[in-house]
Amino acid sequence: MTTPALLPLSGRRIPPLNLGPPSFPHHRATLRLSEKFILLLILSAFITLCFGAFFFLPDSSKHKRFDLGLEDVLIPHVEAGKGAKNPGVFLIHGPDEHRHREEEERLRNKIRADHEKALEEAKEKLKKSREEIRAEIQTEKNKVVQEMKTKENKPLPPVPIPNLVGINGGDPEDNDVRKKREKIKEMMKHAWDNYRMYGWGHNELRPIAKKGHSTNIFGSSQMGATIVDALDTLYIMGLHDEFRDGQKWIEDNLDFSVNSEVSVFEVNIRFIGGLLAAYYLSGEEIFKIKAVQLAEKLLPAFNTPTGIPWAMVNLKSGVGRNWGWASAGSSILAEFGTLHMEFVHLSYLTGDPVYFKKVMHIRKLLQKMDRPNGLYPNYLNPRTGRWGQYHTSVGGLGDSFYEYLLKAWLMSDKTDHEARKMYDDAIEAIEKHLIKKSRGGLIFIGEWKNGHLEKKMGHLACFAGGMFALGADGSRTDKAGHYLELGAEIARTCHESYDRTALKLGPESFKFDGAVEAVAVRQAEKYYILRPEVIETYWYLWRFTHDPRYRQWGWEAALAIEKYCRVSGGFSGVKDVYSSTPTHDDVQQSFFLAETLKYLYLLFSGDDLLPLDHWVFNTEAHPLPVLHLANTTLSGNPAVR
Ligand code: DMJ
Repeated sequence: MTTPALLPLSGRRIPPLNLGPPSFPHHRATLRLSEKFILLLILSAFITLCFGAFFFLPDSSKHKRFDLGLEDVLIPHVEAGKGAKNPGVFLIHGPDEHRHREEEERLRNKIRADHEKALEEAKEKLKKSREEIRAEIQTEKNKVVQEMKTKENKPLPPVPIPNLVGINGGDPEDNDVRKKREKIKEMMKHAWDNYRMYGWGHNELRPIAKKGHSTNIFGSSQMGATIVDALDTLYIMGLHDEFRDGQKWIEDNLDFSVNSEVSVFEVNIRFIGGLLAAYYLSGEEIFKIKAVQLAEKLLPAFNTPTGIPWAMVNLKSGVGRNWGWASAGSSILAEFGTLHMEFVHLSYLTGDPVYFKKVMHIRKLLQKMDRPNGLYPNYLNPRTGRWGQYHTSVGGLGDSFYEYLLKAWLMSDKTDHEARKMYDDAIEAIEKHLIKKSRGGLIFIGEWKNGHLEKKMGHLACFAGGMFALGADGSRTDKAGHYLELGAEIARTCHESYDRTALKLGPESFKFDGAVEAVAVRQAEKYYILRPEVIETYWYLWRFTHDPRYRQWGWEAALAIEKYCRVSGGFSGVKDVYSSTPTHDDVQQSFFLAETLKYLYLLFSGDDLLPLDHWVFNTEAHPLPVLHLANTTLSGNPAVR
């Protein structure tokens, strides 16, 4: 759960410490093989060329006749007709000879063209880096596999669909709660209708300028991020016309064969997660097919020496790279560690274990690595397999890695014990080293940076209240009550961060420093961009405790969003939550529709809507059903829906 594009550039870089495995011999071998493969390719191109020349060049008698030297072969040659009506037309000595000479000319031209093309291709290849060449080879391979598997939206083999409990309903009995739920639905309509009107097909909306908007996480293409992200919320709220409208756009326009460099993490959680959830809820094949097509495009990102994926990948070329701001060229824990849920579902739905293998490989690698104080640093170099800067956070850069360990266990119907153990170990270390109590008695989660604890908590880290509550059941001996309590304390602290502002909306991050408690200090940390994490935590706590305070706090936040973020063209973030006259940032984030409004709607719904023992929400709030993997193979059982 991180939005790196919004984060400041990382601080100073420190050299990577040699804590990881020293090398990965099997990957080195792969590298050597790829290089050989390329050399072979180039060599075989030349051999083909020579063979072609040998067979197709005119024999010596013809050479004499046409007086062709090497120059003639390389330079386009046409014997202009002496005495003919049109210069440039061959001399004609009879119909056969004419046909013969035409044929020879055609072949010579073909040889020249092939030769030039091969030279050009070889030149282009030599200009490229190893990574680019490797990625291209992998992309070509993937393309062939993809074409074989999903030719022109061809249906995938059917697999048993898990029990889909509670995809409708949740009508509250209480009239007041029902009205609140209706209000949230109206807010969703306002956000969607304006996007429909002014930003349709763009990734996001500028609700004040009333036009489309995008950021670098989505690359340079208009991929309709808001449509894909919002679909399941529309479905859950019963906005079926809007849902169908979105579906139509996806059928007609969503194309991943674009020359665009996207964030693997963001595209996974928003697009693949959104499409999979829409598929499970509606049963419409198109969503599954699109999810699989996109996943194929992400696979080249894993072609690194360690198998830890790049942060970004070009959907067309398959070339990957990392964010320029990330410590020592590293990949980010919360990014490569937030693929598991979606990738397991992809393997489940396609019967192709490739996705499952990719994420399990990441897990195995992480298990082998040393962890300072039992903590996972946020940066890992995909070339060397070594940690970058020792910065640990449950907020941005680290957050959803921990969330996905817990959710991998839940999603496997609690059979993935390895994931549960990693989660338990991780949160024990987090509690020991990062969780503190302020002077005023607020429990907060700090960040470990440069050898000391920074007493600062990000809005993103507020999701952890919900995570602790969700993980309470199944935790180590007698600790269930403790973790539920810890979740409630985090919810209280995050609520304080909202309550201590002029707008009753929380800042991007807040400090605990002497007299300062749960308040942003720097101007650059005072913004609210319609983020969901605090409301997400209220919802989980509500489900587990039914304590009315969570609905009350959620309603306070909804009213504040309505009052300060609503504009005629949608909803906008605000730049300073401590100023009673807010300045808007003019962005309606896609996660506002995917998460913030969905969690609010669920908060005012009955527990029978998407019950938590049947559904697990990905980090973008897209619900995916629990898979009873113990009874299922990943090899694609043919069966009926
Ligand atoms: C969302 O895209 C996801 O929740 C992600 O994990 C973190 N950031 C945003 C919302 O703040």
